[in-house]
Amino acid sequence: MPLIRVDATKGRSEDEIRNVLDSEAHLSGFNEVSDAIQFLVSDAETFAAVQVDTRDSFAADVITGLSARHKQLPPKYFYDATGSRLFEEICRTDDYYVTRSETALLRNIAEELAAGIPQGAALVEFGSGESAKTRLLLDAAPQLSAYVPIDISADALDQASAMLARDYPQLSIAPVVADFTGHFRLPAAADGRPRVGFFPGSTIGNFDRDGAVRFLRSARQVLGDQAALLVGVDLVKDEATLSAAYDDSQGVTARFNKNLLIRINRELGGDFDPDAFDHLALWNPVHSRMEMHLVSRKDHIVNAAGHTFSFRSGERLHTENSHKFTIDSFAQLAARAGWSAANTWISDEPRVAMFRLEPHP
Ligand code: AVI
Repeated sequence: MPLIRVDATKGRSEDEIRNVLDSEAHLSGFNEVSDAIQFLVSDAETFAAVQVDTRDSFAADVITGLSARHKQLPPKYFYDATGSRLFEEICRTDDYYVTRSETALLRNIAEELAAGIPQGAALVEFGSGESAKTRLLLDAAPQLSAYVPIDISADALDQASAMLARDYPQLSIAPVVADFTGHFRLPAAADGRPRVGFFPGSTIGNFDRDGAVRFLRSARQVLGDQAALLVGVDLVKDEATLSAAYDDSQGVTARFNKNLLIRINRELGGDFDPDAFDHLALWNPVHSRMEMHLVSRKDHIVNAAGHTFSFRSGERLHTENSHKFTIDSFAQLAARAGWSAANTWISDEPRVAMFRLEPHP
């Protein structure tokens, strides 16, 4: 297996080195660095290296997903540069209420949330992107000493961190380039401080139930026993509101969904015709989730990642699940991961919720 190596590591903490290695591995297109990596630091030669898995995860996931009886792809691949821009556009549509409701809620409860943040704490945000909603918390909680935004996109992190450093000079800003669902370590800036996790946006709904429990468990481990975790969750509501949110009248969500095919064409030598598919958003009451699919308009063959896949007319490619919760169903899910719901706030209609989770006593 090949090595990813960083040189001149003298004077850098193991956490810093580890994070650089992780992001180098990601940027070089390697698979997630696994827990079983070998971590070598030599003071004399001042370099560090990790072994990485050469399996290209995007190609592998496309081959596996398109070969399955029920074709499917993980939603994390939506977010190339175009997909990220389209998602921001979705958040500004009238139909996609999630961002609007949550932002209004955060604005209303920022003081209450801030009251539960200890003096000198580090705020750790999972999947921080532009850190837009975070500012509502940072403004209300001047007692915070450090902010640790974690995101897979180094560009987004760099830009957001530079702006935050300018606007919050008293705050130590320690960005981490990492896939927050995978392995990463908190930087030294969070050491010895009480930690408060922040996971807004209803992204928890994009995991399947077991994946959500796994994420919440690992967040508990990363944040430690004294931590709190603030999680934004979308609530079950009438089907018409949900369907409009995932099939907006401007067609932005449809473009977002089809961009996945364009990304496969560009990055994996695919020959998808996006016009040969329709965007479909539907409510699945059994699993309490909105689903997005791409539905083939005809029988046809597609090549991608060196493989050939056949689509029947009407066949679906399942691209995303977005789970919707009740207050009780989310509290139960969190309990499976060792968290108790200490407090819950609910927005105006269309309703979303913010949970303050604390470790089970
Ligand atoms: C990022 N995530 C919470 C969004 C959601 O609502 O599941 C992604 C999205 N998909 C379609 N519209 C928005």
